[in-house]
Formats: sequence, C-alpha cells, structure tokens
Amino acid sequence: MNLIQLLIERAEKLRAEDWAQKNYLPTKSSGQNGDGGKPNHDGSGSETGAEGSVDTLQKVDHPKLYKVILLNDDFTPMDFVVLVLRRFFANTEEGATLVMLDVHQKGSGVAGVFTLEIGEMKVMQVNQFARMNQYPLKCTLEAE
Ligand code: TYC
Repeated sequence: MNLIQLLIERAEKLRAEDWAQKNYLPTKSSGQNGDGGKPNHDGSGSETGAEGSVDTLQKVDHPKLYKVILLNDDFTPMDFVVLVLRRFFANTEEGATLVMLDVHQKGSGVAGVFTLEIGEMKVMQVNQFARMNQYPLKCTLEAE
C-alpha cells in the first residue's frame, strides 16, 4: 500500500468516527475484526460484527444539485434581470449585474445551484414574477 492509499484510509476512518460521535453511535476500534480497521464499503451503512458491535456508516449521500438557468431574450430590460437576481438569488447589485451581462452576451447563464425542491421553487418564482410584469424572461432547471 502506498502512502496516498494509507492517508485516504486514515481520513475515511477519522471521518467515520467523527460522524459516529456526532450521531451517538459506538465505533468499532481498529484491529478487532482483523481488517486493520478498514471501513465498510458495502454501502449498507452498518454491520453487526462477531462481537455484536456496530460498524460505522461510511457513506453520506449528498443531495443531487440543480442549476437554475436564466435565458437571454431581446425584450426583458437589463434592470429587471438585475432585480430578479437580487431578489430571488441574493446577489449584490454588482454580482447581479455581472451575471445579467454574462447571460446577455452568452445567451444563458447560471443564476444559482440548489437542491431539486428549492431549484423548482426559484424557477416558478422567477417565471411568475416575469409574467406578472409582462416580460418574456425565462428560467429553467438543469441537473448539475
Ligand atoms: N438582452 C436583454 C436586453 O438587451 C437583457 C437580458 C439579460 C434579458 C439577461 C434576459 O436573462 C436575460 N435588454
């Protein structure tokens, strides 16, 4: 085993112990199961060993992320797009202006990255706000 593999294994073990501690789970100390404390990679989350102890969860699932995309058009005023980026995506005036100009020049751009539910909500809010103000501005969702 090379040094990098050794370091990765050590980092995984520390992360698992940290997670177990935060979640009030007992950790199995290394060496007991004869595998040098190797993490459980079967994805099952936990395992009951011969001693009846609980192995720690190794994998934490991160939620899938989605990009909220703004599309350029010829009619929506630049100021309105800046307002949208400030109101729904917590941008500063300067940040919103940069994103708006990027979309204006390239045809589309990322307004923000969110989990599915939040992203869907942003898309609905932006499209509704644009329609309310009778602008054709469009916003869509794209998997990362
Ligand atoms: N192209 C628009 C204009 O020149 C501005 C604009 C920018 C519109 C970004 C939509 O997503 C957009 N007024």
